[in-house]
Amino acid sequence: MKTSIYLFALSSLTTLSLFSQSTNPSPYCAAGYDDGFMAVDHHISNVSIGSLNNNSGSTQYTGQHYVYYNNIAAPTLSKGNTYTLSVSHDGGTSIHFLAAYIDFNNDGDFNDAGERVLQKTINDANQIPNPAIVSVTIPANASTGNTRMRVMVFEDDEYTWAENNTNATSCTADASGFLDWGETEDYTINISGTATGINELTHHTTTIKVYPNPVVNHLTVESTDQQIIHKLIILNINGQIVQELNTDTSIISIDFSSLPDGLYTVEVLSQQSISRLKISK
Ligand SMILES: [Ca+2]
Ligand SMILES: [Ca+2]
Repeated sequence: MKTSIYLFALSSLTTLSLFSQSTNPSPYCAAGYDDGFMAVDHHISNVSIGSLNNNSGSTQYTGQHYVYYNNIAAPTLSKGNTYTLSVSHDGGTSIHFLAAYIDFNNDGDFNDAGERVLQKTINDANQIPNPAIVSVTIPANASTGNTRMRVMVFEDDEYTWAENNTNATSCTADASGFLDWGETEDYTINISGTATGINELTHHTTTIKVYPNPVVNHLTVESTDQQIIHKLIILNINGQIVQELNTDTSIISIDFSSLPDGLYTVEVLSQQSISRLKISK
């Protein structure tokens, strides 16, 4: 009896260790922050691209605020196709950089041409957009198979670095300690050699429906080809986000009853497409 309990406990531990995320960035450079083990303002709350849609909470990962989510199924992204990468964060006004990288040539770094796929700096505007969204086209010459994606938000602690630098860094192991507030999340992505031939930006118009328009109290957003909708963002006529929802279904009802009458844009991010539709209330 004791032996079987021991074996059960051992197998549970083994299972946990196989499927828990890692704080080791190897073979990639370190991307933790020297704020050590205290909680700070800035964190990544959601990353989505293709079938990846990871909600990572409203605080940083513990420790040095670096995590490699190697236990999450890798999205398959096809060469030549374009995907929507969306990064949600805490929205703090003192975030100086938000950046994402994909190691397209799978050589263990994010330094090659075109590997920084998203960069937003405080110099772009007074505030980093939230979510920060970009279309990513997988290069035809990318290396096929699993590779790494890195997403970072960070603040220049001395408030000098950001003003003098236009390019974010994918590594934070800096002895000078400029980058001590932030969070980094790494993911595995799988690059497929077979293009599906579907270009998301032209694919969307007939597959996402919103109704009724004009809306009264509730708006229904539906993917007519049953694609999973990952995120909905409602913007008012001034481009301000008035509502944002993370979802995992193909039909959603949104409560509009508390929003004033006017024109709105509904931004719908699904597995294969990004759609922007105008509605009125
Ligand atoms: Ca996070
Ligand atoms: Ca590389």
